[in-house]
Amino acid sequence: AFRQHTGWPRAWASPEPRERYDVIIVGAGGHGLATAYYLGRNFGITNVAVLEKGWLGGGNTGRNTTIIRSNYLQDASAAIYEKARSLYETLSQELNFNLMFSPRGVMMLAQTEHEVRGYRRTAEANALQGVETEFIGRERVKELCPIINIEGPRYPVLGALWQPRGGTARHDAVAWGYARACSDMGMHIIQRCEVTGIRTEGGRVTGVSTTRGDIGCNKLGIVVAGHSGVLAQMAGFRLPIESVALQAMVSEPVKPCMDVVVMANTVHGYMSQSDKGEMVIGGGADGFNNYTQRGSFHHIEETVRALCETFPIISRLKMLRQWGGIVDMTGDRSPIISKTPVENIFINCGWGTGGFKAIPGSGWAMAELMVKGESPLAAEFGLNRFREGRFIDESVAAGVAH
Ligand code: FAD
Ligand code: PYC
Repeated sequence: AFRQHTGWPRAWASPEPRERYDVIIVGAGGHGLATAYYLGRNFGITNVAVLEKGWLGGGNTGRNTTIIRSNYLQDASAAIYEKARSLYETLSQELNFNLMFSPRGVMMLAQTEHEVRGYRRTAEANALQGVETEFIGRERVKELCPIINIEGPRYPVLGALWQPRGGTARHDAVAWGYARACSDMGMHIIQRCEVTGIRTEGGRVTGVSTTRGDIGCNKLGIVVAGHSGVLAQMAGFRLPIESVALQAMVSEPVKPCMDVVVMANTVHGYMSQSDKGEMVIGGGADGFNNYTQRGSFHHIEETVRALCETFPIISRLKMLRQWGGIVDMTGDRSPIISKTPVENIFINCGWGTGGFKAIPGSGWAMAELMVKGESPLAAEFGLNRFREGRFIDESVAAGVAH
């Protein structure tokens, strides 16, 4: 009776590590796997290993709430997030893997005059950047999402920043699709292989020490999100990154009641409905550094309270699951895609609360940086911006309290 659940071919191989690779990527999250994929796809480099201490996609990539949008303020951000969003449009076909990309539209509610001004400004900036967004009035908000209480007990909805081609995708599938494509190109994805040391000689990387032995490489990409500081320490440099837990939860499944994504940043909660019918819910990040993958209790109450006042219809829903991920926060809430003080070590991190949407664009840029030493998409996101004071302030567009 259970035969149909056996004998499936493996989607990706599980090889023993070689002694040496041209490129090692540490971290088999979305960003690490996308980096490997575009190394192969765009540059023909396939002697690549992706080393993962746990299981592929088990970090933030498999823990996020899957919101995809590119409505950021600064030009450098709009460019990389829009590149990513546009790659998502055809990625299922390219990888021949159903990522369930659903451009159902994302709205960020404006519930104070200050937010109205801010989002109008973002919409103007997006128009210049070629990113399709608009500021919509409260009646249109209600039309697009009838379950919102636009009167709001504390903060009435005054309008919203609306990105019609924003949406969601199946997070695990993004990791799985890239992993299968990398494996098909002959790359090695090695799970349960924790990097415990980074070996250098004369200021240049020579390889890594791992729980499965030493492995040599010519180039190393560190793509480990919340553990970036730990890896940087192994290589002998420091990062302007803080690691905190961000949590999410899902409700019991209900009939379709909401076909857009809503972020309510003043009361602070956001929600969408998954294809299974569960309401996917999140709120703010922990206010202190930690590695718990759980999240503080008080955020559960604050998030649910915010969403009950925005969507009174959900007040009697039961929550099924709650979890956390460790997000890597920079001071300007923008990522780092950069060379490092050690020759041939590159780092991709700092996506904080918002890197799922960026995975294809980030992998594209990181691969180019690792091969050519520069990438137009990554140019503004170097580590030197913190020394030079060229911050890319996206604390509002990040949309998640922190
Ligand atoms: P990860 O997926 O965390 O991958 C890093 C990998 O590195 C992990 O698998 C880890 O095990 C591995 N690793 C660490 N140390 C080592 C080591 N020493 N050796 C080997 N491997 C190692 N973003 C959005 O755009 N939209 C959202 O709606 C959204 N919601 C979120 C909700 C939550 C609750 C969380 C936690 C995050 C959310 N994000 C969202 C952010 C997004 O999830 C991350 O920015 C993104 O997934 C980061 O991907 P990554 O590949 O860099 O990291
Ligand atoms: O970046 O859009 C986002 C986001 C929503 C929830 C967490 N991150």
